[in-house]
Amino acid sequence: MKETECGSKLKIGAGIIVVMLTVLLSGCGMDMISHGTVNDETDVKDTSENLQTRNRLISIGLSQIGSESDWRMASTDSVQEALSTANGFDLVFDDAQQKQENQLKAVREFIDQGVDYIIIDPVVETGWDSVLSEARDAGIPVIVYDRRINVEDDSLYTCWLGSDFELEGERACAWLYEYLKSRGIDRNINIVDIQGTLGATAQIGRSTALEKAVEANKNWFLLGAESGDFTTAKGKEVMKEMIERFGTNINVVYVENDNMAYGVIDALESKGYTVGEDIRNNEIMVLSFDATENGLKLTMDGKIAADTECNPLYGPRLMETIYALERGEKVEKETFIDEEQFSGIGYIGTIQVRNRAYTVTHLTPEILDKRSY
Ligand code: GZL
Repeated sequence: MKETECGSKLKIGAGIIVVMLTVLLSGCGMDMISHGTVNDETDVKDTSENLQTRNRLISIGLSQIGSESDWRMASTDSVQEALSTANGFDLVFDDAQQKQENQLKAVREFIDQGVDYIIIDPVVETGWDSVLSEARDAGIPVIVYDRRINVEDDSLYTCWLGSDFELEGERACAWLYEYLKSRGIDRNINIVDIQGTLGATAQIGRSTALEKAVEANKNWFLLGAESGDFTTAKGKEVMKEMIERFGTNINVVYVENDNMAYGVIDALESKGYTVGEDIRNNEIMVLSFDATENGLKLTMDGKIAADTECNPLYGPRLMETIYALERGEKVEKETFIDEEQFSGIGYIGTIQVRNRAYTVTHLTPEILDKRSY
């Protein structure tokens, strides 16, 4: 037997032991493993299978959106690391290249393969009812994470884990409000929005927050909003168009992820604009989302004024959720992931959103070094 085969068989054995120990240590004994919406007992189908007879890796079909951004790559690393053989999983991973039709095809393949669970990060919120009905008919629980789905019957999926994207946007706008107030800037502020993939929950939330903030602040004006599809290239292309349309009238570029911000900054600087915080002296301020390593480097350098985190580290949470479902436990229908906000401008320490104070972390090289993505 080749070393590698032996190694992989040891890993699989270890994986199975991990899963069984997890159940035993949890004191839940060998509850029935039910394929169905664990939250709703009446829907639970008795598969007459429990972990002892499973005695194998937990098979997972995971539909990932693509590899469009640093955030996405960090998200993929996190789920692949957590849903590993060593942790008791047999992961079938599909990269949809940002196309929903590829996600729908992958989910149907997972159903045909008879996986134990299907996990989806949905590129857009709509268009999921049919395929999730097929998964339910097959008795396969579906877990949604990161972006949301919008279905007629939310019992079609077991649970969702993700971010409050509108809150992310509110935090970015609250930071801008505090900045302008602290600098005594009460002149008109002209903003352009470089949006994410239209229809994605992250885009809907972040764009909505900006629209509401413009509505609430009479001297804020939204000159235009265009989608850069969360990619650097498209973000640069859209920024060039915005420069053509609005040029020196732009004071703030609200960019809905770091990868588009890289393109935006490149476009602005290539046209001779200075990217920074000094709006009074015609610098153009960039606000971004994700707080990836490269995004935070630009934030520390002052090229991004504030970067609001979108946490991609879903792997461990998805792993624990599946272990809980394996133990037959109820899981929360929705779980929000904690997130921070960063700036290289140190004097704005907290912002107020929804009657709650949120800390703004003043970026230092030490903080950047400690980040895991
Ligand atoms: C948000 C996530 C978004 C990121 C982008 O949760 O879906 O998609 O903000 C990524 O970087 O492309």
